[in-house]
Amino acid sequence: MTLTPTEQEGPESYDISIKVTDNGQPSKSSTTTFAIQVNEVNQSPVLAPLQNVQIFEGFEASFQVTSTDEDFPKQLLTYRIRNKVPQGTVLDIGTGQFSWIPNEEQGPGVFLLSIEVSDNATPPLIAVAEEVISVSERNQPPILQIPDAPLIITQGEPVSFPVSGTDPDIPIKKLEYSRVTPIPEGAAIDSATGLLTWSPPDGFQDDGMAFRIQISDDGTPPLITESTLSVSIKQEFRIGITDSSNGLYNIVIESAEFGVLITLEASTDLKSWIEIAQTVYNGNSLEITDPDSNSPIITQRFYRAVIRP
Ligand SMILES: [Ca+2]
Ligand SMILES: [Ca+2]
Ligand SMILES: [Ca+2]
Repeated sequence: MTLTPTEQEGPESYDISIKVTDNGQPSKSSTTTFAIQVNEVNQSPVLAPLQNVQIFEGFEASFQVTSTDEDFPKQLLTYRIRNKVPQGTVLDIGTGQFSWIPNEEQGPGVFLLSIEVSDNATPPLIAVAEEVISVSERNQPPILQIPDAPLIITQGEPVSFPVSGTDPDIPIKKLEYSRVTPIPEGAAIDSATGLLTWSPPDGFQDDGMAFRIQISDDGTPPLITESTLSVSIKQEFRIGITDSSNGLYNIVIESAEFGVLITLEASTDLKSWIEIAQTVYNGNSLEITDPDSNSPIITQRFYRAVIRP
């Protein structure tokens, strides 16, 4: 007697009865009974081959790990990653669904995953497959930090402004600063540090200069970001005295900042001051007459302008 139980027939216990009969007249027979225990033989699960993955950092790597196990009754299969893997990788132990979004620090890089499936027999059997994920660097544009408000320079003063830029990429990119549109003669921007320098010619005045500046990285391909630095070159604040026809003094105030509150004060001894006039500066030349300036008791007169925002 031979018996080869199939996967479906184990584990199971079978009672076998064998009866032997002769062909005499009358025939006689005899019966014997015994049990056959068919044990389960655990077969290893099988992992479907994995395809290598290529992605850019910031994008999701997602794939399904699948496996089979021939055993019956059906076994529970469990997935796990065997080796040390980058932060953020997720493999669902029950479904085998893998996902990972590599971050800026993780790209560029090549990562090997050793993935295992195990059945729940005692002892369990496992199958292992390897997967390579190649993460490419994705170049992001550099950022220029230029204030929205104009840079206010007093006439005659040199311009020195550190244009500052950053780049979000890791590894760090080399940054280079340059002008986009023509900038005035003598003005320069340091390509490495971003320091903008310029000595405006004597008497130069311009309320709305625009320096169009760009920053570029050395990525592949390089990326460029542009921005505009507004520069306003104002006249120096001036206060002066002129004689008027009736013997009174006129005090002339020029080139204060638009909208400031100007209080004109006078003194005979530079110690005590009296207010003569107060006004909000409207951008034009301001002329204030001191009504007491021709008083015979005044031998000398000092003036000052107190400016408040
Ligand atoms: Ca199995
Ligand atoms: Ca990176
Ligand atoms: Ca970049």
